[in-house]
Amino acid sequence: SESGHDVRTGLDAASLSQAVCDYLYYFQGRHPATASRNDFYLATAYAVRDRLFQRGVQSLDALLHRPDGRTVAYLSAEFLMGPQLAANLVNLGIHDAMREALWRMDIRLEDMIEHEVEPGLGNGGLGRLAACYLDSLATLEIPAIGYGIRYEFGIFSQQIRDGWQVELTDKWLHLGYPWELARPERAVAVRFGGYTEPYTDEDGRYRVRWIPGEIVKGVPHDTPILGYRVKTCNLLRLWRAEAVQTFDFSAFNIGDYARAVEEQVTSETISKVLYPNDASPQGKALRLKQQYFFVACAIQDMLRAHLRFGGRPETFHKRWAAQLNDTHPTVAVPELMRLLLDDHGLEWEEAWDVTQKTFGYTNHTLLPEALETWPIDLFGALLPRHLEIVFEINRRLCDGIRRVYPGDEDRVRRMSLIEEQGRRSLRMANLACVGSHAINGVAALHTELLKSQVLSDWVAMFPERFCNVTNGVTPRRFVVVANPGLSGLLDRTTGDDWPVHLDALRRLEPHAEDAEFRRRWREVKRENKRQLAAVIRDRTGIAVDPDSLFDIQVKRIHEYKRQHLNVLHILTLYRRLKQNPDLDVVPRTFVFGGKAAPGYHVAKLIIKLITATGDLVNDDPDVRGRLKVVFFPNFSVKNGEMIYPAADLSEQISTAGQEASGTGNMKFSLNGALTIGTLDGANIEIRDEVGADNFFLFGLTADEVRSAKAGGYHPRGVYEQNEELRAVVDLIASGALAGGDAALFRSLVDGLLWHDPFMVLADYQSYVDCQTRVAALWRDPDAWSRMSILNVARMGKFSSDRSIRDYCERVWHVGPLGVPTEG
Ligand code: 26W
Repeated sequence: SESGHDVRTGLDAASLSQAVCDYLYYFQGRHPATASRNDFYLATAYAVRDRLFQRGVQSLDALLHRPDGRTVAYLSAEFLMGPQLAANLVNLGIHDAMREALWRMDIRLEDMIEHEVEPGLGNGGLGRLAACYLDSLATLEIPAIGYGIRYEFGIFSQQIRDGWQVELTDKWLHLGYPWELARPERAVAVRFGGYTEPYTDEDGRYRVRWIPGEIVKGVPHDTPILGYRVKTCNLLRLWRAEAVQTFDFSAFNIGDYARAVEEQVTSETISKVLYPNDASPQGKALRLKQQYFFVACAIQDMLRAHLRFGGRPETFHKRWAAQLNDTHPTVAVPELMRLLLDDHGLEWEEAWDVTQKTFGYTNHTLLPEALETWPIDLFGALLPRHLEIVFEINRRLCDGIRRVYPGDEDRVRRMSLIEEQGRRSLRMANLACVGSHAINGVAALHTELLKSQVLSDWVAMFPERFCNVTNGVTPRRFVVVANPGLSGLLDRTTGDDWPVHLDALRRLEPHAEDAEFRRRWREVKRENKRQLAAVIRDRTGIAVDPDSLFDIQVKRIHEYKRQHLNVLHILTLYRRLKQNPDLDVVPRTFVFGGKAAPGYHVAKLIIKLITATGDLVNDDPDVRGRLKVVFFPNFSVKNGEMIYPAADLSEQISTAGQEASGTGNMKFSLNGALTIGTLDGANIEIRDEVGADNFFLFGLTADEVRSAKAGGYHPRGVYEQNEELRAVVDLIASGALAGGDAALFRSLVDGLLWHDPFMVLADYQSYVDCQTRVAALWRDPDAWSRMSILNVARMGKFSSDRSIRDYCERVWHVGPLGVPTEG
């Protein structure tokens, strides 16, 4: 360009400013004077993307020049990436330069960041974990590629109307998504349906061919994933389904326009929308189609790369380590077998060895309703060849079980890939276990429960396959990007290497005793709370006091996560105030956020309960502003980045034994919130790290929950014997929160009184008592700050970098690949 700046690669403000300007003119056809905010946003994003692609090309080049070594393929039906602009600027190290560059054009970087629409291609924990892991893989310079689905519509956007959740279609692509590049030339074909037939090949060998009934095209869309302050730039490759032949002219010629585009419509439905269910799968053919679609695209892509660079089919596992993010991509096991057997002519034993060495399986939940199964008839109609292969895998598996456990037919029945009761179905967790060399849970307790309960038969037979990898989160997005105030203070206090060596935060510990430091610590939190209060006011109309205790629970709405236990506590405080308006209670702001699966009625009723509690409490003169209850609509990664840094208290109150890990618990604690929580998931390890004195523990243990249930738990008895609990439950049942409609919450109340599978009533008193201890500590700001500082100082273990190192060592057997400085 005329000024001589390096418009594609330069990292200084002048080059960046020129780059944004060039994009405005020559790519969007806009003059800066007339350009819209979206024009500027797109131009800024493209300028950043150039710098990512430059590093992406160099990373690929480094990979191609390496004679051996494995690349990680992270197979996941969900990637919840969050906004890209700020995170990429931080990883590139040009946040300040870009702010300056835009400022020269009278544009505020903050406005650009605020303008960005995030791709919500995930439901919650599992999808966000995949995104954190991509960030860490790149930061640790591990060659990796994330494979998934480019849903046209991601997780619905949530509005609250009259206190109820309303779902709106998530049109994240409508203003253009600048971070990806479509690669139509790399499209692959995916087959469905039809039938198989045996034949004899030239060598006289028995072979099988699959004659499909339908073919769909998968078009890859690539998003570059740059590590933090390193040259490594990996790839997220998401597949979009397209019709092979988009227009049927024979139909069109006779005037049947609808039929002419029919094939296109049905093919493209595959990647149309993310299923918004967290935990309970609906055995829908379209979901199985989605799963096979992206897995078939991914494995073809991997195999093509492998063969292209001189690999042989039988050495596939030496170049690729593929991770199954829960069972959703498990059809990859028979798919790789099919390619090796049918297309490449390997013998069964050799193909099976390659397949097992390729895959690792991560389990993310113990909820029985979440264990995926597919009716055999449905599976066979869609994937007839895969069903044959599954049957053969199962025959060999069952033979093996009988050899080790002669006569134990009950064990064979339990471990079989096929559930024979009722509608015969394929158990995906069993398929994942038999097809993988490594199986892991996502927190210590979760792995133990997997081993002792859900997968105990598998541990008995294949003990060496099991390991634990405790989840982690990326401190780049969740501290550097989300909490610049805290980041600055950490940089000045401990040095600036903590984003990549999170253990370095230990250096904070001595400062917990420094009164001046504690004051600065509180100032940072107070400013974050002020900002969140402004957003809350803007989005809900509710005025909250930044000096009150911000008590926050954000996560998917689910009975096992017990948002309603939190509500019982709020109503307990409310009743105490009604009885004695002069009572000295700590002023609190309760914030909730999270989506309910659209078909999960109880979860939607819990949202209504929260908003109704807000309506009751927020303007009651007896409360005098001391309790505020806010439902923050449309919780997302973007909203999370505002919420976590403003929390004083993190609610991690699931029934012990139910939450596999939780990752929000880590995001809160890393941002200086104290946790009130049960001994569940990673809470246990967080408490071990930060110290029992710095964690508010309550509730039954997983063992106690189990024995309470075995001994016959009677929630009604708990209710009858606890006066305050009874009054609060009666308040809900009375209709006082529902304009006098006693029917509204009846199902919820009856569920608690007569069943209470998640032990809400059993844990009520312990929770309320624990909240009393929280309030007492809050009255001593120095003690609170000391604990908050120690929490942050001791969170090093929960960096996703540590998790990824664990996977590299225990599961993938891969190491870093440095990218040469100049490409
Ligand atoms: C539709 C079926 C289905 C089944 C399971 C959809 C989604 C799931 C996921 C396994 C649910 C999920 O996100 N699990 C969460 O995974 C996180 C990352 O490991 C953990 O931190 C959470 O505890 C776990 O609930």
